[in-house]
Amino acid sequence: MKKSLSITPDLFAGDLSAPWVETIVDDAVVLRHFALEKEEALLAAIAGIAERVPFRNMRTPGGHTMSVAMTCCGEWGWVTDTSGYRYQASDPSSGRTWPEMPEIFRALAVAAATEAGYPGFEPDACLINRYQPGAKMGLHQDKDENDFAQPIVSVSLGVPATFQLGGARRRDRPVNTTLISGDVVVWGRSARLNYHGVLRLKPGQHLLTGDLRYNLTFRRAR
Ligand code: MD3
Ligand code: FE
Repeated sequence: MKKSLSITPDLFAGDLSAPWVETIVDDAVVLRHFALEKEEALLAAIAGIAERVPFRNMRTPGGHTMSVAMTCCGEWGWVTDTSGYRYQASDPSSGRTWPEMPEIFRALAVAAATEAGYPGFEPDACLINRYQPGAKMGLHQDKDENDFAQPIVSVSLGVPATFQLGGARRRDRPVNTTLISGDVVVWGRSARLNYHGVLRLKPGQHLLTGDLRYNLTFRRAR
């Protein structure tokens, strides 16, 4: 190691682990590698939450079962069943309140929002999505929150996925972006109500998650 460093010092001069920012469309940015050093701790926190509130495949109002399994933490949890989509203070399957949002989650979401130009963001809801190979999320808008001036922060962990970002209308042609473990997306303002989705998860392996992908989305629900 020492030997190669002394031969090619220039290759190691930059900080290879420093995050960088990519703009997908106006007001939607990817902070590449932003959560990379926290992967293990975030996954451990997810496991703790799932012990109390197991991942489940919820039903949509249309009667379909989602291929993405979900759990929640924070003051409000996002739920769906045949009567509709909504935020609830308790888990409909147990009647209990959701686990508290771990500090490592909150701090990461606040830091990412601040970095992206939303300094006052205080998430009160975190939806945790788990994708198995073949799972997908069709194009949709996130519009169950009260204040669209608040951004949403998303953290990807595990197997990479192709994320689709459309426009304000369903017919707007989407832009595809690959999100890998440690990438954080922040979207607000003109992109806040953009249609988006995730293509069917391809079989893959990640050292810490096996064939799974997790996504955390931090929102201000109320
Ligand atoms: C929206 N989750 O839970 S978040 C959801 O990866 C959800 O599990 C997806 O959509 C997931 O509601 C995607 C990532 C994301 C990134 C950029 C966006 C959503 C966006 C830009 C504009 C609007
Ligand atoms: Fe969404």
